[in-house]
Amino acid sequence: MAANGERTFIAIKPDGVQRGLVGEIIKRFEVKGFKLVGMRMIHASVDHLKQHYADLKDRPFFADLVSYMNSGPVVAMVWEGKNAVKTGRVMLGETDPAKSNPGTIRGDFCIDVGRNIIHGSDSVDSANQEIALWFKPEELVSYTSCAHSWIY
Ligand code: D4T
Repeated sequence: MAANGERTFIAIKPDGVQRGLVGEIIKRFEVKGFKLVGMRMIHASVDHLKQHYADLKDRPFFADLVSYMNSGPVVAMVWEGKNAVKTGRVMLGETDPAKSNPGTIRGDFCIDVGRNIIHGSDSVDSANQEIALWFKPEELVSYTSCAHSWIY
């Protein structure tokens, strides 16, 4: 895949949806120059969320995390572009909003680590796994953005 074609999985968590932050978060990725190639709103099942957070199954906050993520719909998205995974994490801020700089999504819009409004893949490998968990291949689109040559 071309360098500009790196993909990351971003999910607006139930608190982000309930607090009316969907448009604001999408806007940040759009204005940055990333390309939206997949999006769906889903009230994810407990099983699905346990799979998504399988790496954290032994952590003390795991049950609360799954229950919070299952408390309402999430907006699951795939964004594409050069360094989308790493840059996406920079745009999100730290896991703990208290440690997130102003200007990041978590730094600007939330307070508590257990209500940190957004998820972003932390490596290209996990991005690929998460995209496969949340999307069927035919739900992702390939197209050329008319802005491409103005961004790269
Ligand atoms: P996600 O996966 O939601 O993007 O978060 P991070 O990648 O930034 O951080 P993580 O996987 O370590 O944590 C997943 C999720 O668990 C919540 N959490 C985390 C929590 O409730 N208490 C904690 O002590 C930690 C470390 C927040 C994010």
